Amino acid sequence: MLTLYGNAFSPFARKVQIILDHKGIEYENIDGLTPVNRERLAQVNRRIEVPAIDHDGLIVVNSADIAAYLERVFPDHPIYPVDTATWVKARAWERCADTTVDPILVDISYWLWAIRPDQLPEGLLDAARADLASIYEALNAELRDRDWVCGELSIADIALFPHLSGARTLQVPFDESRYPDLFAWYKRCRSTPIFANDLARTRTFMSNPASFEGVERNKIFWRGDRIEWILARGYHDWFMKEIQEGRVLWPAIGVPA
Ligand SMILES: N[C@@H](CCC(=O)N[C@@H](CS)C(=O)NCC(=O)O)C(=O)O
Repeated sequence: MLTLYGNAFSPFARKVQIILDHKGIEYENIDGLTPVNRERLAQVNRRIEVPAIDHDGLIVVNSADIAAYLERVFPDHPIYPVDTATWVKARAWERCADTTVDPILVDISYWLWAIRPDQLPEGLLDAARADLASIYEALNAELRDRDWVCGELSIADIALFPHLSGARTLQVPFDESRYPDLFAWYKRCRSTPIFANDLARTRTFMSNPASFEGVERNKIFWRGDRIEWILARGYHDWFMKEIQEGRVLWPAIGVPA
């Protein structure tokens, strides 16, 4: 029996759910971030973060670890390339999605869904656009002569898609005129069932007001890479004020369960 502690708003939980679908693995899905399930999530992940999985009593947290675990235990319909150099490339794009694309998009998203006393800080959207441009450029080049980032559909596509699906809403789109091959990849993903189903789940979740009942929207859960990006772009005074005015939540210490 496999239980996913997920959440349809979390790009990392969506990544794991796409892998489960791609591999045809049956699972029970629990929204780990809904207030009634938080205590249950804390039992498997002390950081109280999704995704986490419980596979016959074996707990795995962190999306990249879960992806590697699922590949090891369910090798059919692989998500990691066999060829070593392509494996390195796929891991590099997965890491870029997890640690670079995520922080940029999440850090500019707070003014869309959180209850904020301020406007988006001046220059933050421009910084996001500039940093994402170099990623869009590199992805467009990767996709010039192939359908998927690493040739065959892989973890690279699966890790990037949930993040990039929010780019237009967050006003950092990858325009067809500038990035035609990246744009064509995104359209290809949307017409591929595992990604289309992911989008449908997220849309259903977002359009249901009950999904956000009791969810904390005044304080923001801050962690590693998301802090690095906002500080590296010069917003340390803004961030300090967030801490001083009590709008920051910190993850607990991540001791293995
Ligand atoms: N490195 C982790 C990051 C997971 C993560 O950031 N999860 C966020 C949602 S996207 C979370 O659960 N935050 C707790 C909260 O919002 O309360 C992974 O790859 O799984």
